[in-house]
Order: sequence, then structure tokens, then C-alpha cells
Amino acid sequence: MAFFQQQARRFAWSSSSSDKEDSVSTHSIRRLSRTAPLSLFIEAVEKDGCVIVTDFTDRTTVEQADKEVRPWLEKESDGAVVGALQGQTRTVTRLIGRSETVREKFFADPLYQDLCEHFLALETTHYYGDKPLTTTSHPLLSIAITFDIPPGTPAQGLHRDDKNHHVRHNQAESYEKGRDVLLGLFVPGCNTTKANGATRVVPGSHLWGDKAPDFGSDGNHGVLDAEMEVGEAFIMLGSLYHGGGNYEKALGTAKEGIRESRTVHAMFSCTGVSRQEEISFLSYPIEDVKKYSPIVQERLGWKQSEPNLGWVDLKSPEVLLQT
Ligand SMILES: O=C(O)CCC(=O)C(=O)O
Ligand SMILES: [Fe+2]
Repeated sequence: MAFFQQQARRFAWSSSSSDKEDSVSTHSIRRLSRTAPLSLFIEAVEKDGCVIVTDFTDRTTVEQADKEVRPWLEKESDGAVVGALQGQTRTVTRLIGRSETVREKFFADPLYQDLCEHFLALETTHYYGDKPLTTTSHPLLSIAITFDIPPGTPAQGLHRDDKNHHVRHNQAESYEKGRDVLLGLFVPGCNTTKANGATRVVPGSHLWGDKAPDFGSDGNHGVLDAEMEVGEAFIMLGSLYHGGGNYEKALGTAKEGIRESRTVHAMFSCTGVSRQEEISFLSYPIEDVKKYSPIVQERLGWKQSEPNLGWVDLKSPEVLLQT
């Protein structure tokens, strides 16, 4: 089909441990243009746990985001040691407030938001006596953060980001909606390659159970590098095994004037009934939130989840944004 190219590098890999499955089931990182129908993105994410959008944004927008984010990165001397971060990765937290471009152009992107709605919205029917009521809880922003790794940074241990939400997984042959509580969006600030530590991912691993993962004797079986050019973006489920790659060069080996770091802006949405990783109400002051677009206000939690979660004085908090 003209509107999408399959990534050339495919490999045999199965979510099942049976050899028979291995021969018929393949996983890859599919690359789709945003002009492709939403159903193709859903199909790719259900099958592989991830997808690359080849024309997510453009160089000018990425450069604008970089301008907004870089001063915050420069302020960081040492990286944090938290979760999968091992001290070398520099981060920019509170990213939604610190970069208008990340907020309104990347996080608010309609394709990403449509996929969040598809994979994370919860619709449930409950009863008051014999009267049924069906309500929908829409997704929230869980975290927005820039990861910037310098040369010499080792690869992270492959992990699932939904560990934070204590998610349990049953091994499955195919995807069932409602399985995940997180959907992530990675927008690179520079071309990412195996050599500069592109995120490593294991397509298909979103269907694995909770046993210790087996990446083969070399630790690389089924692992692909999510290499991207500026303007592309990577979308993945929170249950997908992944981790920052190894930036092979030593620090200080870049040519004069060439930036030495691999930058990725990462955003994760969670279900509307999950605890947000970054506390939005303490990270983004109300006076700032008033200036954000309505979709961002909603995703930060300024509209209550139905039924009855996240209110103030029994009212949806959006009324506070109107005063
Ligand atoms: O830097 C990256 O590519 C991914 C980072 C990551 O997965 C994490 O810190 O949880
Ligand atoms: Fe991660």
C-alpha cells in the first residue's frame, strides 16, 4: 500500500513459547504515515505493541521544542538514579509546562490522542437498582519527560513501564482491548541510531506473561533498535519490553560544534482511573494550566472522570479554570 512501508528488517519472533508458533508469527516495528487509517495504527499496536509514525512532525517543530527544552537540560549536572535511570541520563521533568511545543504539538497530537482514547478509555455499565448507566473515563497524562543520554551511557535493562502501576499480564496469543494502562509517545530531538543509543524494543512482548523474560543467550533475541529520523515518532504500549540503548562512543569524541547527546521527548498517558506518575496538580500551576488547550487541561485531570473521580466540592475541577 502506498501510504505505509513495512520496515525491511523483520524477524521471526513469537509471543508463544511453542516452536510451531515461531514459524508463523512475526513481529516488527511497523512504520506508517499519519495519512494511514487509524485502524492500521491500532492493528500494528495490537500485533507488535508499537508503531513508528514516519511523518509525525517536522524538523522546524522539533528544533523549536529543542530550544525550549535545552536550557532546562543544561541546568542538570548529574542525571537521576530512579527506576530504569542509572545516573547518566539527563532529564527534563514538568515538560508539559516547560515546552509549549511538546505540550501542544506533540502531546496534544490528534493521532496520538485518538490512539490513547482507543487503548485507554474505559466504558462501563453499572446499575442503580435496575437502572443501567454507562459512563466513560478518558485517559490522563501520566508523565512527560525528556531523556537525554551522553556518549558512554550503557543500555538500560529491558523493562515494562507499567511496572509502576503494578500491572499483571497474562500471556496471550492476541490482543484484547483493556489489557494496558499506559500508551507512550517518544519524539526524538535528533536522529536516533543504534550507535547513539536508540531505544531498544521487543515487538510482541506486550503479549507475554509475568515470568522472567527470556531475551536469549546473547540478551538480544527479538530486540530491535527503534531508530528514527527527526520528524518521526514511536508509539508503544506500557507492557512492551524496552529500554534506552547503549551510546557506544566515549564522551568528548564528537567533532567540534556537534552536539553529543541523544535526546527523546517521552510522554505517557494512563487510564483515567490510574495514579499519574508525575503529580500534575503540583507540577503545573493553575494559572499556567488556564493557558493550555482544552484537551491538555482535560488530560492533566482538570475534568473529572465519570463516574465521580477527581472532583473538588463535588464538581468537575474545570470550573476553577474559568474563574
Ligand atoms: O531513554 C530511552 O530511550 C528510554 C528510557 C526509559 O525507558 C526509561 O527511563 O524508563
Ligand atoms: Fe522505560
